[in-house]
Amino acid sequence: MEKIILDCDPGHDDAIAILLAAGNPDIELLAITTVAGNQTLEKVTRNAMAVCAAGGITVPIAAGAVGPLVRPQYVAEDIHGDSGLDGPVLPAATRDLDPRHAVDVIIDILMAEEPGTVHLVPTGPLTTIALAIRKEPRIVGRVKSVVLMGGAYTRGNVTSAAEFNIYVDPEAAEAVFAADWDVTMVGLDLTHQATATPDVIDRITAVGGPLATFVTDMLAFFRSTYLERFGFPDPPVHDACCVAKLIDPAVFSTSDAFVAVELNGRWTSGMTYTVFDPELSVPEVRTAAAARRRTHVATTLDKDRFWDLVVDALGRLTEK
Ligand code: PIR
Ligand code: CA
Repeated sequence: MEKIILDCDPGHDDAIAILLAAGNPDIELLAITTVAGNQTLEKVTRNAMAVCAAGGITVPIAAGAVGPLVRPQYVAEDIHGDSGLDGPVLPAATRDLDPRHAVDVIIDILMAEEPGTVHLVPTGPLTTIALAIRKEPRIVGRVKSVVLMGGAYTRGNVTSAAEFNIYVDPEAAEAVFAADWDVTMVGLDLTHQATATPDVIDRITAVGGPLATFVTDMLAFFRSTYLERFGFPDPPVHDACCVAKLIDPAVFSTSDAFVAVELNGRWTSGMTYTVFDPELSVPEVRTAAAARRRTHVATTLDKDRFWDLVVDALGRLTEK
């Protein structure tokens, strides 16, 4: 049983991550926290509530950072729509938000739980997590691991260098990669393998019931924007890969690397500079790499294992 806090910006693939975490019996979802990203904080928080209403999920939800640490806000309306979760009918919230700020929820949980037992799973810009480290640095030593969706070692999706979650708040991301905790970077190189193909949609449809309809409506919209914007035949459900890793470590493989975030590049701001063999590099890289823990960088997904977990979780939430 792995305990997690999911810090997200729903978002179609964030929604799948929430449903996987709540529906899998080996995950204890302690809280959902939100961060401005795919849409404004207000919208993504409303969407988190809607997903929980659709899935019958009752864990606390708390709203976090309203925008990046230093840069202007940048949202992904072209992919996720005006609501941030266009496609399905969004059910009304069935309960209240946690009155605390997400930063305090994260700190309260990590300081109360046994050290080394709670994973952080950020699937949006890293603003809320960076603020939590600044407010209570002791959380770094208490987290079991950070499994984040963000970055890439081959290419970006906002610019050719940068992935959205890192591009939006590179200063926050750099603080997370620089902190002395165990980080797995689940970047586009991995998540672009997690595509919702027509056979996957058929399996979700076969689950039946209103939650399956909610998910297939969501994926139909996501499919249309991914086709239009990127020419992808099937949409990738990035964020759910992070949760899957904590359920079944064999779901994807990783390689250890030095990862740092480009803050000042002329064209590369928000790039996750990744060096798999820093010892073979120039002195400047060797020195920087020696001063930082290696990041586990996700490389190859076992697609069947991944989708089995998602379909199983949707089935369990539907039966409940
Ligand atoms: C996906 C996202 C943002 C922009 C695009 N083009 C596609 C969101 C997803 O929710 C995921 O967390 C991450 N950001 C992928 O870049
Ligand atoms: Ca996301």
